[in-house]
Amino acid sequence: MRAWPTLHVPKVTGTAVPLRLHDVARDEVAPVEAGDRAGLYVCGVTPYDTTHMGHAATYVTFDLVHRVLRVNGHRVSYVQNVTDVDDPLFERAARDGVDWRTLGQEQVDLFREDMTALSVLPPDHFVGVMEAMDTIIASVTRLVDLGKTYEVEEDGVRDTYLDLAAAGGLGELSHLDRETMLAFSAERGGDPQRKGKRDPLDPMLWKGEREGEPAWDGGLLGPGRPGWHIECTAIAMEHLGGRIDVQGGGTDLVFPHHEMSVIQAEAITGDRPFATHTAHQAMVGYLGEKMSKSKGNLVRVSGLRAQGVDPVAIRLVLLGHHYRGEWEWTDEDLAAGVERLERWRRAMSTDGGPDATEAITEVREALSDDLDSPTALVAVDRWCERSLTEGGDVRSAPGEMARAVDALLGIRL
Ligand code: 5CA
Ligand code: ZN
Repeated sequence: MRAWPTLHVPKVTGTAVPLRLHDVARDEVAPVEAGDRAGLYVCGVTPYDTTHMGHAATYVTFDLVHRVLRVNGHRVSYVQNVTDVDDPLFERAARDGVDWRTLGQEQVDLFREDMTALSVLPPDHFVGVMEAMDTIIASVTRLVDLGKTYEVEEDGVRDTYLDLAAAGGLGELSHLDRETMLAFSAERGGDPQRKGKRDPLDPMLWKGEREGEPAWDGGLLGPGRPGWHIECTAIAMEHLGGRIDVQGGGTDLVFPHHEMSVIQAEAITGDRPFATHTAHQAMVGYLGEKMSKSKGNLVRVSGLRAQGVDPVAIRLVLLGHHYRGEWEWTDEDLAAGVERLERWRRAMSTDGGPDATEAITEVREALSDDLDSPTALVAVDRWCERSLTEGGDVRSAPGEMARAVDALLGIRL
C-alpha cells in the first residue's frame, strides 16, 4: 500500500560514527555491520486505536536507526507491514458495527498522517497482509514441502502448524524459560492449550476457514487465513531477502512474534542468523500501566494534534527517553518538550552562534551509541544555551545545527 511522503535528509557536518545497537539475541551492544544497502524491517500496526504514544515511540526509535544509517552513507531498504487481517481488528469492527476493511483503511490513513506529522521517514515498502497473501501462502507451502509442518483437524477444519522440533532454534532470541514462553504465547495470540499440537508452543501458520470469518484460497493449504508470525517472515523475506540487518518492534514482540518470525525464516533459508540485530522499544506507559489498546489508556498523536500541540514537541518528548528504558507519558513531560522546542527554535534562528562542530559530533556519537537520544538532546541543549546566553560569531553555526537535528533527530524546526 501507499506509504506517506518522504522527507529530505540534509547533509550533516563532521564524519560518520558507525552505529552500535543492542541485539536481543546476543544481549549485547554490537556494531550494525550493514553493507552499502542496509535492510530494516519493523513490525507495523494492527490498524485500530492508532497511533498512541507507544506506537509513536517505536516508529521514532527505528526512524533514528534509519536516519543514522542514511547519514552514515548506507542506502536503507525499509519495510514495514500492516496487520490488516487479525482477530482484534475483527472484534473491534464488530463492536463498533463497521466493516473491518473500512476500519483498517481509516486507521491506516490516520497512521500515515501521524507519521508525517512526526517526521518519520516512510518505509520503501509498506505492506498489508491482504496484498501479501500470495507471498505468505508461498512461504507456508515451502515449510510444508520442507516437512517442517503438521496439521490439526477439528470439525472438518484443517489448521497448519510449524513443527518447532523440526525447525529448531527455540529460545535463541528471547532466552526465556519455557514457563514464561507458555504464558506469553497464551497472552499474545498463541493457542498453547489446543489439543492435538505436538508442542503447545508450535505457532499456527495457516488457519482453516471458519464460518463468518474472511478466508483466502490457500491452494493445498485449503481456504483460510495466515497466522500472525508468518506474515512478517514472508513480507520481510520478499522485500529484503534471507538476511536482514535490523528487525524491530516493541518489547512485547520478543516472544513469540519475533522469535517465531526468525525461526520460520531460518527454516526456509536453512541459513542463520535471519536478523543480525533484533532491537526492541521498551513499553511506554500511561497512568501506571502499559499503554495498550486492550486497556484503553491511550494518549494518541492525533488527539494531541487536534488540541494544537506541535508534533515536533511530541517527537522531542519521545526522544527524551532512551528506547531501552520503560517510561510513562505525562503532561509535565510534554510541557518540557514544548519549552525545549521553543529554545531550540530561538537558538537556531539567529544569524550567528558558537561553533557547532563539537556539539554535532556529540549528537552523532550519542545516537551511534545504542541510540542514546537523551544524551544527544542534552548536547543540543548545551549548544543552544551557550548561543542564547553568550552568542557567537560563527555565521554558519545555527544552520549547521538545524540541519544536524533535522537529519539525525528528525526535528524540523
Ligand atoms: N501488528 C503487530 C506487529 S506485526 C502489532 O504489534 N501491532 S500493534 O499495533 O499492536 O503495535 C504496533 C507497534 O507498536 C509494535 O511494534 C508494538 O511492539 C509497538 N507497541 C505497542 N504498544 C506499545 C507501547 N505501549 N510502548 C511501546 N511500543 C508499543
Ligand atoms: Zn510483525
